Amino acid sequence: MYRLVCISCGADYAPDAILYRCERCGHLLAVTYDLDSLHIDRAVWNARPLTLWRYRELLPVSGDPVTLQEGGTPLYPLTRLGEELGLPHLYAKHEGMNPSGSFKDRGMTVGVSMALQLGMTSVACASTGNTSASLAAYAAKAGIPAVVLLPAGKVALGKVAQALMHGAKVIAVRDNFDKALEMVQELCKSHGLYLLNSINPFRLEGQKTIGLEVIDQLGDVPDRMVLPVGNAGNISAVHKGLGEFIDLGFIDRLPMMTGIQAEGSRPVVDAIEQGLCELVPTEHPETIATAIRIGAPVNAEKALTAIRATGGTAASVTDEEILAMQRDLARKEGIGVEPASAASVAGVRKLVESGVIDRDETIVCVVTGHLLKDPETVIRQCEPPIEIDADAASLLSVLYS
Ligand code: AN7
Repeated sequence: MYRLVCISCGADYAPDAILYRCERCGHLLAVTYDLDSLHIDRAVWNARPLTLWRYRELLPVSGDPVTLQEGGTPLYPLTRLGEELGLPHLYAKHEGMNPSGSFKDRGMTVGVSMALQLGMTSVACASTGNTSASLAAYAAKAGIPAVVLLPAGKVALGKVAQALMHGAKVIAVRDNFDKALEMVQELCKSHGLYLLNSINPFRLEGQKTIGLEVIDQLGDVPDRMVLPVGNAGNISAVHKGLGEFIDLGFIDRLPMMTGIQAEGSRPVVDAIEQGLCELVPTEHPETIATAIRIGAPVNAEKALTAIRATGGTAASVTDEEILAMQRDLARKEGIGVEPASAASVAGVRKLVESGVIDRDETIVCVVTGHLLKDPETVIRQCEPPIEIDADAASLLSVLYS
């Protein structure tokens, strides 16, 4: 059994409350379990397949979930890149290997299951792309309608294609993500749609399983976990899940939570560098990594706590650094990710060069979305295919001349 608890004033709400913020003080909510009453047997867990639902006692869903078999994503050692950076214990958790190609599926299997559990009949979100693709797929699986609001012209092609093909009502707002999020929050309030942005505390419950899987795959606690930060939900979620593993006595320390943003959209980095309690939004966020083109992250309060409480840090990387790392991951490791995802590993490169990261640390980078999400950015960086006449001489001349 769980309760919804305000992270600031501690106000406590019934599990079936349709709420996204504390009614008393307006701060964010978190799902809280009575861990003592859960009776989790680690051996029973370990015998289950590695998917998100291995951890179902730590999730709020009571019946059969709406699932597309998410989670259980690969944890790759980055051998070649690690050698280049002087980091012998560097890993990437490839969340692009989820059903719709991003970590959002972990949030949506739980979020859409909860929508049904709470008796909601339609769902909505604003999105820089991946959330909309995932919500559209899970709403289709659940058989309920979905409305998604996108910043017009600023969403990668693969993500729009997915949202459209899965049958969501796709609306492009002539403004940025932050404005679209404001609008969808109003819409959900006035018209009773269920809001599935990461302000929804159940979404984060699904996403926290990234950290739990890392513990099970690595057989140890990494010294550092590095995540790209947009709306700051994922880094908060992973921190929360690992905190529950501590409370259950499964681990005895937390990794240093490290958030990476793009140079043109770095309100969390500024808040960490300047020691601010409240974040100053970036008015006009801009980056090639459109997934994290977010100026006013709604989960900032949780993320700042996650970073500070674990002795982690935040850093920003330029678009050039992001694209260079996207290429390196693809060409040196065979791992295809979208630009926002490469930001986490680009951040590691920067932090190791500046001496913040120690070379003997065990580091897990979360790479959040698949290469195919943003084919246009990929094509723009690569030489086009070499077109030839259909004869052997032409083939040999382009290969060997
Ligand atoms: C690939 O889809 O916000 O810090 O609306 O798609 O938890 O927001 C996407 C975010 C990182 C940032 N990597 O995660 C959306 C959206 C990828 C992403 C993030 C996103 P959060």
